Amino acid sequence: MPLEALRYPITPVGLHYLLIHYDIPLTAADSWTLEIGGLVEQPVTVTLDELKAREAEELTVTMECAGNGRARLEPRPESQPWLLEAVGTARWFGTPLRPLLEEAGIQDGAVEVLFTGADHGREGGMDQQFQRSLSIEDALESDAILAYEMNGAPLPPQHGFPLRLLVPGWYGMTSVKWLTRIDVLAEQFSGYQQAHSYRVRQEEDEEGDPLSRMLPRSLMVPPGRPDFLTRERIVDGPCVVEGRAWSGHGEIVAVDLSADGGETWEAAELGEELGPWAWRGWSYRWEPEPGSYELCCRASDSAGNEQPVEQAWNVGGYANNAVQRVPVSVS
Ligand SMILES: Nc1nc2c(c(=O)[nH]1)N[C@H]1C(S)=C(S)[C@@H](COP(=O)(O)O)O[C@H]1N2
Ligand SMILES: [Mo]
Repeated sequence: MPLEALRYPITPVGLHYLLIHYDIPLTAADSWTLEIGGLVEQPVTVTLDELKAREAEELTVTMECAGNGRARLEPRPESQPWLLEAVGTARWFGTPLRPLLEEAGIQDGAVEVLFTGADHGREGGMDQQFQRSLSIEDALESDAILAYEMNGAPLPPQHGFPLRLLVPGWYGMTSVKWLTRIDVLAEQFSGYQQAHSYRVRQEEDEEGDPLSRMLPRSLMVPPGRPDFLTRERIVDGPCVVEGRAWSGHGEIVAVDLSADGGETWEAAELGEELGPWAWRGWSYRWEPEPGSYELCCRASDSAGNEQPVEQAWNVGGYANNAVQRVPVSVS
């Protein structure tokens, strides 16, 4: 998402970031089915029309890739070289996951719920479909929905048409697109995207800690206008710096701004909340003298997490929520 799109409370579909491990599969709504199986009392196959006839709800959700910020780590980890643009906010509409699982009837001994997408490819030397699991508790308690609309229209192919999982507050890898199967498992899923990818580790061969909810982050709308080659921002004098902040651990309680690269901070004003799972706008009246500055913003959430000035390196380059730094020249 180009960062100037932070101006929109709801990201227009074509400006929302995309992360696609393999190919966008060619899918058709009329022949699409979702199978719910594994350790359930009643395995079922449901069509898209049947899902659309069920209770429905809309969630406004800020979703961010766990690799956002990766390219700012040194040495730069392999994989998608995101700077800060792997985020977007959409109105997702669909049917809640919990009643579907309850109707299928989770059996005793169940440990996890596995979600399988229709896309496939080779990764880590293995042929695979994109698959991710949630604990039974997270699957039931996380307000997850099976979404078939985004911003008031059917999901576009690149965002999971015709059906995707949407788990609010979690990094994006959890929200499996092109969803074809849900399986209740008697053990923890040990597939590639769960046991190998999306873990914070210092060494390639250690087990690491799984990623789940988004750490707080705040981003500013690039102030002023850009210099074409250096991308430095040019500002003509006093201005309002604005942006958005989010966290998957709780509401945003503060955003601070620094004009000196993170030495000193002042509080920004928080805007209205869009909903419990969406980013929150903020603004700050900046009155600089002419000169060169490095603007930084940092967010804190109600769980006590604050964005760090530097973030620790890890093999996958995940969850780098170090404060944003924007060089600005004021004339
Ligand atoms: N089936 C499938 N689901 C997927 C992915 C994928 O490659 N295949 N990518 C995941 C990752 S890593 C992210 S960050 C989000 C991105 O969702 P978006 O492209 O709709 O923004 O989708 C997740 N769901
Ligand atoms: Mo991602």
